[in-house]
Amino acid sequence: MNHIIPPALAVIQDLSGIGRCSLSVALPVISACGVQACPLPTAVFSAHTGYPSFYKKDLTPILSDIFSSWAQLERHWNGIYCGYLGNREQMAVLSSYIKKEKSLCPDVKIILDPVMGDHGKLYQSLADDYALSMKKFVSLADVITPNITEACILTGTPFKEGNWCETSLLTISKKLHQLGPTKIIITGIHRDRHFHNFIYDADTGTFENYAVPVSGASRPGTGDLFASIIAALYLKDYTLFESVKTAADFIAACVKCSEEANVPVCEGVIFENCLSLLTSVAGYGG
Ligand code: PXL
Repeated sequence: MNHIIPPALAVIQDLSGIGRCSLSVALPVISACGVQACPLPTAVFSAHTGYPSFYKKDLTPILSDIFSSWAQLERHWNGIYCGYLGNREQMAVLSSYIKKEKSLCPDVKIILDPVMGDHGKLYQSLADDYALSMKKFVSLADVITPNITEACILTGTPFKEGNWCETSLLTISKKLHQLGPTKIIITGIHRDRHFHNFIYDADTGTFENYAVPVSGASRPGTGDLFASIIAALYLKDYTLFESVKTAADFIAACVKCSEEANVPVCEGVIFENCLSLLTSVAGYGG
């Protein structure tokens, strides 16, 4: 057992009761990586929006009250990580909070997952102008983790399923860097029966790729698991490649397990059965 105080990460995204996504998966995996997760739910959903029906309570009005309370408690963070947000107004409130925190604590690390869509399309629940605001919002980030759909939307690149070559991915990554972030991880690129993750580090001008064999259908919440692990390990000074390998291997194991157990796709992945893989690689002592 070690006695190092874990770094603290503010985790800002919705809370969905059914379907294993957003805060429900972020909190356990961030803890398993040995990082303290401090949640702020931006909305509460009965189930994620991939279900035939769901109840949603938007929490935009509480965000600035929570930020005022954190300021009153003089609470600052080693990192701030934002995932799924429901509307543009939330991005505006979060932007001013992040800017304020950056001015008070210049070392705070900002990790943004620009959750907006999949399979070439914006999520139905989001308005068309959402992408425009997201372009501005990601300018505040050090690290971003778009999937290939989101990377295309953010850069105005026409989407295609599969067959992305290294040159195109590098071009997209450089365009994403021009928006602001220096560390870019494009996830979920399907090629040759593998899921590829393309890593571009503008600080060193280097790029790498890490691929895992496709072990089943693509499932909701896996992007949230991925970004959460990246955010936690970034605070623990893992290299981008090590973080991506840890996240991708963990998710591949979760997907395989879920396929073998015949878990319905909308229920996400049974990551609960795989957490020990993460603690052994990245948890205390990692
Ligand atoms: O996994 C992204 C996500 C998070 N939260 C909600 C969602 C989705 C994707 O559909 O609906 C509520």
